[in-house]
Amino acid sequence: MNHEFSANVRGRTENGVLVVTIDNPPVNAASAAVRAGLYAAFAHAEAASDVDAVVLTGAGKIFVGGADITEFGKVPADPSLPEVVARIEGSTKPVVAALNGAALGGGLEIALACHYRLGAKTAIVAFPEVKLGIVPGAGGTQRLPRLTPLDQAVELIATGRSLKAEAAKTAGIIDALAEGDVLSQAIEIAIRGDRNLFRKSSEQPVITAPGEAIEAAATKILAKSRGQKAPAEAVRLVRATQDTDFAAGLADERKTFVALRDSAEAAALRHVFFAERAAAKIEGLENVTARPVSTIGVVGTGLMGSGIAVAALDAGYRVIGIEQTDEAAQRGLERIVGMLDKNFKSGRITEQGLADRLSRLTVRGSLGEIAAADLVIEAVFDDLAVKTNLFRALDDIVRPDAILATNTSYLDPDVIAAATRYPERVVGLHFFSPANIMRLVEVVRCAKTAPEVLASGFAVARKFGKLPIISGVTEGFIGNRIFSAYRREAEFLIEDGAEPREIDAAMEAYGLAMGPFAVFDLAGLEIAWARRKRQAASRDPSARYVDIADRLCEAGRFGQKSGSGWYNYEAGKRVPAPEVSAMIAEARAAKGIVTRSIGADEIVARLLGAMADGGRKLLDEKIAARASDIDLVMINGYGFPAHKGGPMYAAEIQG
Ligand code: 3H9
Repeated sequence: MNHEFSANVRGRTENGVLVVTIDNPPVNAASAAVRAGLYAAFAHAEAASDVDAVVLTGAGKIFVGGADITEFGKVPADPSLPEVVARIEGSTKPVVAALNGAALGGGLEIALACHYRLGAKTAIVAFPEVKLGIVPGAGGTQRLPRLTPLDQAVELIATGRSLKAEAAKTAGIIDALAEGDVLSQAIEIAIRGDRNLFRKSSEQPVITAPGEAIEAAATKILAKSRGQKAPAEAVRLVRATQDTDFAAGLADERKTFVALRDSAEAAALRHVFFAERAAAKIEGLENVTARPVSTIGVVGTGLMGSGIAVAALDAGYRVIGIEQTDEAAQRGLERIVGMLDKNFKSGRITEQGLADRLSRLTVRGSLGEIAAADLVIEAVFDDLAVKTNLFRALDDIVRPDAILATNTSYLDPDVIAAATRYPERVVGLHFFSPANIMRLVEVVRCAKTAPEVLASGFAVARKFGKLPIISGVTEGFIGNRIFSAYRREAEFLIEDGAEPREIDAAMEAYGLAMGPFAVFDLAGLEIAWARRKRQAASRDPSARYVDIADRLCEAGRFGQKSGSGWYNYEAGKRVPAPEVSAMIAEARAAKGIVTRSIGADEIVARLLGAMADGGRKLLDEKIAARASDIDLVMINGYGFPAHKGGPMYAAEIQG
């Protein structure tokens, strides 16, 4: 017999089993209609004499992708997810979850309320709530430590890390993995399964772990949370299960969830979530198909090139690395193998995974070897002549439909494209170092880039697991242009009276991993110095120019690598440099600037304002497609705190 429990929940009763299917594309989010449908389904199951057991599953590839995030910030509709979850667990008839795919957040809470969980091999479980600035709000913090040891529960909930089916089974979150079709097997279990295996998670004792293990997990998470509230609350709630009963823990969790859900931090993180989805939608590419790419040529196997090669190998591509000589190729090969080996030793990849990657890698000392590449990414020295010569040479080596990507940071990719016979196949793929780790890739649409070339650049970056953001052509693209505005304002602040350490402290308290001057020192001051010297002749003499960084470079202070920069370095730690304060004082005096003390709030406001102004110019010039793209660039490439939503969002909120 078929039932419609709501627009998104249907049921079918067969052989005493009510199969309840959540069908709410695209991710089966637990919207109001889903919650109402589930509530009705379980009320029906309880009352119906032809139902002995229930199987709960999702339509399509996802079980339930969590609460409906679009409902946050609106008036909540009944029934709430905690009510639904309580209804499911409270069922007097056994409930088996057939996890056909990802069970995330509220989706996992629904699964944990079921009395038995059977996972498909493709199932994934996670509590990603902290990434949205919240904690699980429908019992997740209280049920998980009753299925998996407390230290692991702390780690999973406070980091949002996901577990694949096998790992979820080992952790005790999934009871068994299906061999074939998960739904038919779940129905079989519901009919004939051993009733002793069916359990209510809330009635299980908390699985304790040694105090030190819990402490270690908590300390590691909190050290990384940069002042965000949700991870600390997640740790607190999970730990509290040791001392509080289930009902009290649940009440505390609900109160915490509601407070966090309504916080500025959560609103900012929701902005980031939707910004990431928006960034994938590119005007003009709606109906464009990416070209197939299976072999990627990487020219230049230095730090950047080898990072790109590792990212490509991780994503399953065949990689041909190119150097100018056999010796350099050997060194490049060793560098890439070394990085892969490190990932193997740290457990990030398996022995089989390592062997597989190595079988897809070749590094050669001559450009001719790149002929088979579908896509070439150049990561050679950032010099126009070097890059144009390379692209010209590639024209005669690779197929005419192979894509050529430049990783330049500051050169004009249109000039590089003009050196080739087919400029329409040139696109910018601006990676951030280390390229196998950093998530951001600016995909640069050059004047003549063909739509399917742009789409291919996007598709490859996504397959790399990156966050591709489209940018038009401008010096430094989106990120470095904004970073220049930020740098300029930071230097104005110095002239006006702030010390580097005060500026860094203000921005670090705001949530940046490192303040601007610590970043300048880490990156090294010489490249920006060289650029300033190149630009000196064309600089507007009436524009304000701060020469303190030049003075530092003239004194041989090139940053951390040279032992000193804006700071001195003692045993790798930065300490304020009295010499630099003296240079700053001299520079101010030379301009006759009367200094004043500048508070942390003003520092943050001015630096945010500079970034937002820079961003608005990029929007006016149509370099960035949307303000939220700029936020994503600064969050993922420059350490801007995600929980502040990015500079454009933060500036708007602050008015
Ligand atoms: C939670 O559960 C709280 C509870 O503990 C407590 C409650 C009391 N809601 O990512 P995609 C949209 S918090 C609404 O490109 P994929 C998304 O915006 C939630 N919409 O697909 C996009 O829309 P559009 C915890 C959602 O296949 C479309 O679906 N859950 C939601 O690459 C496709 O998304 C999470 O944090 C949602 N929950 O990846 C999981 N999720 O087409 C968040 C997605 O208009 N979701 N949309 O742009 C994900 O991680 C991924 O979407 C997922 C699919 C892995 C599921």
